[in-house]
Amino acid sequence: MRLNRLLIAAATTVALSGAAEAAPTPTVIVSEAVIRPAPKGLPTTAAYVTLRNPGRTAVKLVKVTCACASSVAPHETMEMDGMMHMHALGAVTIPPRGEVTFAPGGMHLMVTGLKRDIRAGETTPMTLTFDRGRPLTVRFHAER
Ligand SMILES: [Cu+2]
Repeated sequence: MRLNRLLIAAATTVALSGAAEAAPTPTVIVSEAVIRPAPKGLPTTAAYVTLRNPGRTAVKLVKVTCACASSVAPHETMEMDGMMHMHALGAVTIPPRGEVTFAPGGMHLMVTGLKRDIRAGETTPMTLTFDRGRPLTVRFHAER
C-alpha cells in the first residue's frame, strides 16, 4: 500500500515536469486583485489588479470572465474636454519583464451586468485568459 502510494507520487511528479518542459508557459504573476463592493441591485462595479510578466515575450490579456456578472472588460478612464470618460481597451499587452496596473483613476476592469451583490470582505473568483499559457483563476478581494 505504502509503496503504491509512493509510485503514484513519483509518476505524478514526472508527468508534471514533462508537461512543463513540453510547454514552457510564461506565467503572469497576479497581485493586488480587488473588486469594489456593490450592494444588491447595482448593475456595475470595478475591479483592479496588477499583472506582472516575468517572461521575455509579451503576453496579452484577452478575456476576463466572472460568474458574478455578464461581462468584464478592461476600460481606461480619461479626461476629455474637462470631463471624465471611459472607453474599452480590448486586449491589454503586458510587456516582457514588465507589468500592467489596473488602479483607480486609470485602467480598471469594468464589471457589468452584476448577477449578485458583492459584499465587502468576500472574494470573487474571475478567470483571466491570456494569448499564451493557461487561464488563471484569481480571487478578487472585495474592499473599498
Ligand atoms: Cu469603465
